[in-house]
Amino acid sequence: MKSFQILATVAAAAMASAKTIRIDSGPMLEFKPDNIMAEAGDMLEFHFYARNHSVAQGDFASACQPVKTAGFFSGYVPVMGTSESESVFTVKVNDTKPIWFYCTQGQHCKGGMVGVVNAPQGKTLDMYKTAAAATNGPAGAAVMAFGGTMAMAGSANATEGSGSDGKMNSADGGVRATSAGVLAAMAGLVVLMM
Ligand SMILES: *[C@@H]1O[C@H](CO)[C@@H](O)[C@H](O)[C@H]1NC(C)=O
Ligand SMILES: *[C@@H]1O[C@H](CO)[C@@H](O)[C@H](O)[C@H]1NC(C)=O
Ligand SMILES: *[C@@H]1O[C@H](CO)[C@@H](O)[C@H](O)[C@H]1NC(C)=O
Ligand SMILES: [Cu+2]
Repeated sequence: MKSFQILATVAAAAMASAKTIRIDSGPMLEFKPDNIMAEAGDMLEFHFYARNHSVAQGDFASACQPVKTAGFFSGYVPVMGTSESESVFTVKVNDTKPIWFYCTQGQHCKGGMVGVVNAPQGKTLDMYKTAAAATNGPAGAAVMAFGGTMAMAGSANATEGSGSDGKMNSADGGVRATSAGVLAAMAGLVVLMM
């Protein structure tokens, strides 16, 4: 019991140093901020504004395309009006390797809706944007969210990145909470199947 409590305290202290980085998706075709420095353990918390944005992990070598293995995808998050979605998508930063990301909606990536965490020497966000502008827009991404947690903004689920309620994603153990985002993703599935 005692050693468990000590371990829990140490874990809590370690987690306290990790920070949550808020990234706004939209309403313009952009992520704000889009050039981010983060440390292992930090959380990327994506908020969604009007239109119907998403965020997926991309590859520097092929702009507007998802990474071929693992990665993350929020699903589409449609938002009406000027308020933000109640759902936020949280992705854990596991190391300091670069994380390129983009919106998979229509021509948004081509239009510059891209970003990077820990851009490496010699590979800049501007280079990725230029490459994105030269594409024909993204190929369809996966429809269901994975690689992060979708939860209500401000809930413990959003910051802790877990929810026993959510269904496990078979691909990588990502957890999804019941949310507008999942409904949106399911709506997207119906559309894609037609
Ligand atoms: C970090 O690891 C978690 C758990 O395996 C995973 O869900 C998440 O997508 C990873 N983050 C990135 C940026 O790959
Ligand atoms: C948060 O997680 C708890 C269980 O861990 C679950 O009961 C609750 O529904 C979740 N809330 C949201 C908004 O996902
Ligand atoms: C959001 O975008 C996706 C992908 O283009 C689409 O399948 C879905 O129907 C859209 N949702 C709304 C509510 O417009
Ligand atoms: Cu978008």
